[in-house]
Amino acid sequence: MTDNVTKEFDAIIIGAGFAGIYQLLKLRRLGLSTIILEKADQVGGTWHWNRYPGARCDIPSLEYSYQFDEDLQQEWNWSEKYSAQPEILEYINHVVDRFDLKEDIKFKEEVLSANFNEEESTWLLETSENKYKSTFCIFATGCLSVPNKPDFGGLENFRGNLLQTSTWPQEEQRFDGQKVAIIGTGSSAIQSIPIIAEQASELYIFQRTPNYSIPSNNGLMDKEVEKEIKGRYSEFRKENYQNGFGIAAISDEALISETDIDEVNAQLEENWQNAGLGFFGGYADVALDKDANDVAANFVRNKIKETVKDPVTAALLTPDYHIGGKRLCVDTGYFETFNKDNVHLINIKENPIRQINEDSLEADRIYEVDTLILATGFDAMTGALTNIDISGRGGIKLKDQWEGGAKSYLGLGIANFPNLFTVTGPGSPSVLSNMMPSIEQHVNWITDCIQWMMENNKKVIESSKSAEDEWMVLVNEIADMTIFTDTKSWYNGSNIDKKAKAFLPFIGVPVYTEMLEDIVAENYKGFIFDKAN
Ligand code: N01
Repeated sequence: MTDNVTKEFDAIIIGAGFAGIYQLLKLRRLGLSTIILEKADQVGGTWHWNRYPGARCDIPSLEYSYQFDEDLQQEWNWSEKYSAQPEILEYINHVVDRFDLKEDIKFKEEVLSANFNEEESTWLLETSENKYKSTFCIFATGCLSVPNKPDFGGLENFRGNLLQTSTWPQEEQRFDGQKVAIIGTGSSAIQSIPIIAEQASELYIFQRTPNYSIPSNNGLMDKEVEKEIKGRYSEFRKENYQNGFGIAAISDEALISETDIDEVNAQLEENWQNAGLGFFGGYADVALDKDANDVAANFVRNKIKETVKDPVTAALLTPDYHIGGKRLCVDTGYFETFNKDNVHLINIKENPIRQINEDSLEADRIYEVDTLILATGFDAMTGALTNIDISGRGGIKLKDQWEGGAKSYLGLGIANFPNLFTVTGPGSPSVLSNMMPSIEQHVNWITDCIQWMMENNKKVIESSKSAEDEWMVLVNEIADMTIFTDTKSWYNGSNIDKKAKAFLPFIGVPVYTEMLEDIVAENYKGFIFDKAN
């Protein structure tokens, strides 16, 4: 150990969200000395930071939960079909306590840099507090964890209550009698707007692009459904890996193009009432065929028209791009909220925000407000990695290597960055899947890989450049067969100024799962072990 390295471990995990805490448990069970470095003062990751009103998961909780422990999944009871943020955070804390993980989590330690030492084949990490050394470095930093804060002119002059959905304060925020502005109409805004509209005297919603949203029809957990699923939980969980988007509830192979249109409309109506996100997966060709996509999109466009009484507002709320091109939203009373007299929609595509002042925003006119909420999204998929000063072989910086677009092998390993793993990294199904089974799949894979290395006396693993290049070609070839690539979205980096435009999720959980298994069966094909310096 060098003088200025204070602590040394076999593996260091960055981030104490769902991925990090499970990774800690797995590596501890493998006998490795391991800790988590976490920037926040508590566990939870995305579910710690995103505590805005209405924050809730839009995948059923019976699927958006851990499957690795039968007792845990049998004993934990969710109160609603789709759990709200406080209950999810309670669950994460329960898991941490149940498996006694807290003692190995270092809170309030933001990792600032990670440098690979080629002589020793070790990682040196520097946090706001300490220096650490480890053999393996596992980034469990999440796909949507670095807030996007656009440079609105004059934002720094605003003297009212300035909030951002993705870094919401822990203290309760009330808006009674206030004039409130919210910028953005993605999932976070769509969940919070109906609740804020109940409190604010006036709510001004600044929209650049409308979104498709499906009613959640959330409710208390149906005890019969819970009993049925818990009675075959391990079988049910397997369905996650057999469905394209990793959600067991979405599994229809039927095609709109081959189905009678009356039948299609009846099915879409049923999916609108019951399926939530599953509306998108209800027909297999909605993701693949522009005409089929149009049928589903028009169905939602008509629902908006029927729901929103003012035709001008309804038209403004109606998207003109492929449904699913931007991440589909799920809501409770979103479109209905625009029928309230205190709710105003402002089209900032036509009249952009020109200036923010001490107590107002200027767009088509001046809006005086007490509170300004930014619901402007994230530097998705890569931001959490490029924000840390990570350098690999030859001192190459990850940020520079990814300047033209992120590349990764399987979303797990990066060429030139040995013994570094990413959980649900770019190039894996991640955000186009149910994150929970995807996280467990990656954590299990990483743990098995390290165990294999120990058993086979391998010290260093690194993805080969050619495997990485070929993998990203495949990611893009698959994406090009779908409707996902021609819409501006955070899936392809187009929500962030100057970010390289590259489509990053691997589409298709079953194919991905099969390929992961095949690669292991071929002794980690595409990875290089113990490469000479
Ligand atoms: O962010 P977003 P989010 N000027 O990027 C607008 C997950 N999530 O936090 O579309 C003006 O979707 C931007 O406009 P545009 C989920 O995967 C899950 O809402 O770029 N406007 C857009 O309207 C989700 O997709 C859950 O034209 C600007 C909005 O801000 C992801 O997180 C809940 C702007 C950002 O929308 C992100 O959702 C919440 C600018 N300069 C989130 N910059 C659930 O599980 C951005 N915008 C339910």
